[in-house]
Amino acid sequence: MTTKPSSAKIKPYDGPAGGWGSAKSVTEITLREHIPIKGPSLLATQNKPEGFMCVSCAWAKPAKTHPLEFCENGAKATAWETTSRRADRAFFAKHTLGELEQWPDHDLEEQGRLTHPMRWDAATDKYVPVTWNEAFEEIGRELRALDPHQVDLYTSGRASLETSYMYQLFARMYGSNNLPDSSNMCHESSSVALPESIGASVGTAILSDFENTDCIFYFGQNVGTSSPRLLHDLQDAVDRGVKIVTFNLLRERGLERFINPQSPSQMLTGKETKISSQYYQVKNGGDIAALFGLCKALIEADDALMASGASKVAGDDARPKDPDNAAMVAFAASIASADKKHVLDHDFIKEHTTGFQEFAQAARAHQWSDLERFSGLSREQMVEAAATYAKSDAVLTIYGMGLTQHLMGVQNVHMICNLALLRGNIGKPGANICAVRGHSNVQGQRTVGITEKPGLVPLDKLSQLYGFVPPEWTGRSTVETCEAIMDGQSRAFISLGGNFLKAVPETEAMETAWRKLRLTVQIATKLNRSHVVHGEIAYLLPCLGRIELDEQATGPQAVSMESSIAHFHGSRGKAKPASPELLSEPAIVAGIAKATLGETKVPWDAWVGNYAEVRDAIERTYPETFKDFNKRLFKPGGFARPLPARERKWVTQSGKANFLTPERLFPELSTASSPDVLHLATLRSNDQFNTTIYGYSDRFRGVEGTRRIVFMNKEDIGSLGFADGEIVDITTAIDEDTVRTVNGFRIVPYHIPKGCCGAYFPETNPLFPTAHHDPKSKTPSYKMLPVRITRSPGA
Ligand SMILES: Nc1nc2c(c(=O)[nH]1)N[C@H]1C(S)=C(S)[C@@H](COP(=O)(O)OP(=O)(O)OC[C@H]3O[C@@H](n4cnc5c(=O)[nH]c(N)nc54)[C@H](O)[C@@H]3O)O[C@H]1N2
Ligand SMILES: Nc1nc2c(c(=O)[nH]1)N[C@H]1C(S)=C(S)[C@@H](COP(=O)(O)OP(=O)(O)OC[C@H]3O[C@@H](n4cnc5c(=O)[nH]c(N)nc54)[C@H](O)[C@@H]3O)O[C@H]1N2
Ligand SMILES: [Mo]
Repeated sequence: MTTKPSSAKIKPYDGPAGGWGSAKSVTEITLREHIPIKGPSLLATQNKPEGFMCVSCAWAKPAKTHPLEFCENGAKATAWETTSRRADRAFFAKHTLGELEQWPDHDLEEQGRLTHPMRWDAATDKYVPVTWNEAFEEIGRELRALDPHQVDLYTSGRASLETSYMYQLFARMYGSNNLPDSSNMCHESSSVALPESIGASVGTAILSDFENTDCIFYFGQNVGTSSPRLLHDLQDAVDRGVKIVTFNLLRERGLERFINPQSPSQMLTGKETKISSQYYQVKNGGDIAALFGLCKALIEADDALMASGASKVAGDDARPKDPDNAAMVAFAASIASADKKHVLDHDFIKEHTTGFQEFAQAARAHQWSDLERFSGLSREQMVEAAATYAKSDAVLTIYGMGLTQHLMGVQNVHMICNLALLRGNIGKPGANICAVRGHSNVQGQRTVGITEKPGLVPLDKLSQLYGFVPPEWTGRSTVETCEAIMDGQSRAFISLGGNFLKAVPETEAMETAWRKLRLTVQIATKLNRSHVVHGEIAYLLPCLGRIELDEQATGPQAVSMESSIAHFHGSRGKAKPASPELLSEPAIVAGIAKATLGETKVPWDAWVGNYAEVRDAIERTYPETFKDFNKRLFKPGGFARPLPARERKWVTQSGKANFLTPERLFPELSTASSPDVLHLATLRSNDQFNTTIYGYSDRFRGVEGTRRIVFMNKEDIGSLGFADGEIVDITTAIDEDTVRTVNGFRIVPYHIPKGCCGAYFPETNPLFPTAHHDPKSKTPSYKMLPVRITRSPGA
């Protein structure tokens, strides 16, 4: 069941990001979710100290707030959670799961909030009501009967620090490190690469960097849709004269122009802010080549300047003395900082880094023709971008999924660091690295122990505090869990939020295997496909959302999360719970833990009665990171997590920041010389939050009424023999022993480089083999998959 292409409207969008389109979209969803009165008053406390933290993205919450500190998509997320619609007893009495399997994702979630705990009944093929105790007892019994190696405990990035800490503790006391999480599909490439390069596991940027920077380099992140509040920081920077240099596969409206919908004067006058001053449409997977191009230009300019005698660096013999390129000398002279006569920051490189010579040699050795071919950019464009970079004293580098979800995702992030290190653009005001995170607490979950890697967790502390021996084996990440489910090694799946079956690769084979699981337990707010397709014994356990009042034994509770800039914030729900039968996430985790583990040293009930005690436990486990946690919970602007790299202290093996040189410019692909193969990037529309499909409108890209579209370059459409609007199938062009196809996609001509195409996630997830991931981080290569496009039979 998909929206028919006949109801679709494709028309280029001329407006800016934000503006009246944004205001209209917020009104529409508040009305549709039947919350015209409750909505606006709740929204006034969104992202404010003592208010609730948005359930949409993880962007920073400033200390000095605007009157309304939310964006279009944050408002949509609030409306979606506080809807007055209910998937209640009557709904589940009416529909079998076989029937619900035929429903599209949008329609499942659109039924509204889940109201009561349920167990699948084989005789009727329906979810039937159970008591919470019955649920916990049976889940505990089943888990005790299984080997902990056979159980996977997934977390989607929304659960609070308190819930996440309890959940990982439960998993480890049960005996499992199988803690895959949504981060494994998202910023895992950052979690692997940043510690290797700069000794920090997260980005180093803070909000004041936006006030101090004089140039922003912006890679592979769709700000207008994925983190619209960040547009305010970009807009303020542009107003100060800051240049924004963007590298993106597509021309994304939010990176082009913006009208702040909360500024009456901008709304009335229609005055737009031009966001990017330079915009480079790089091919997907082409960032390593593009970044090498920038670094090569900088390094060779520096070489040229030095060879021309304008400056000297002691002991630097690796430099070519006679560059054949007079243009480079002129270029170098034009960008060398007036006092130093260098393009690179040699003092910083010498004092703070290792690996420069090897990296510089690799950059010099790459041929411009290769860099141009893989990046899709011209030499002139790369040199032009390098010049802007070199003329700036403090460069902030921002990036997202366009870099991490790649076969070479880890190396993409290494290259971001390499570029920054060339001119000391880390750890000084205005110069840092900003990894824009997705889910609202995905970064924080890792901070409190949600990880399959036991080495990242203070196991000795857990052992000492709770008197047990934590497992030391490495658990399964998301793609490894998929493999374990498909080969039968995994027998039970517990899900703390999320929609695993839809978000992962290889979704068709996964569904078949998922049905063979002994046990599936889903803790969720709304119905989705991972609940409808289920194991032999299946529970659907509804929880409170973050926006709702969470009343426990000691009164209303607060929870906390970590933003993209590594600040911790308290959050207090205010809305009336969707149903009196809901439990909070901490209560559900504690219920399952007690039923599974029996007597332990953990005061589960006291924790559920008072979350401040969980925060004390977190502080005892991580004393430096969470010093005075409860006292600082509602500090305006949040309280900062200590990050040594921000102060140029490098917690790496070498004790320095490391230049790390990618061994190749582009992944090795068996289809490299197949002219009919395009590289597919999977995208989010402006009307979805991951697998949650709010509606069928991607306003900024001019797509209305359908999600089954494929964006293609006009020339590719012609040369492959297709026409605008034609209906096609998309087939994976690697590992062709298994046929992976999705059908009925409408061709939309788009501003996208030749050889590339784009389509929405999760509709295209059946195309991704689980093995198609970065080997080091295991992040699926969702931004580049070789595919073939063919005419749909009968279309
Ligand atoms: N409204 C809304 N907000 C969200 C989400 C949502 O689904 N909806 N999801 C949340 C989550 S979990 C996450 S992780 C973030 C995701 O937010 P983003 O990091 O913005 O990820 P995507 O939306 O997938 O888009 C990635 C961008 O990279 C570009 N791109 C694709 N391939 C390449 C490439 O190879 N190189 C370069 N340079 N660019 C490329 C695409 O054109 C696109 O603009 O957003 C979070 N916020
Ligand atoms: N092809 C492709 N695949 C991708 C991506 C891509 O770019 N391309 N992106 C990847 C990324 S970055 C991510 S993060 C993953 C996302 O993967 P997930 O995090 O697993 O998926 P979501 O769609 O965010 O989960 C939505 C569900 O969460 C539940 N939920 C919502 N709020 C709450 C709550 O407060 N508590 C609980 N317990 N449940 C709640 C609801 O039931 C809802 O249906 O997808 C990944 N998959
Ligand atoms: Mo994500």
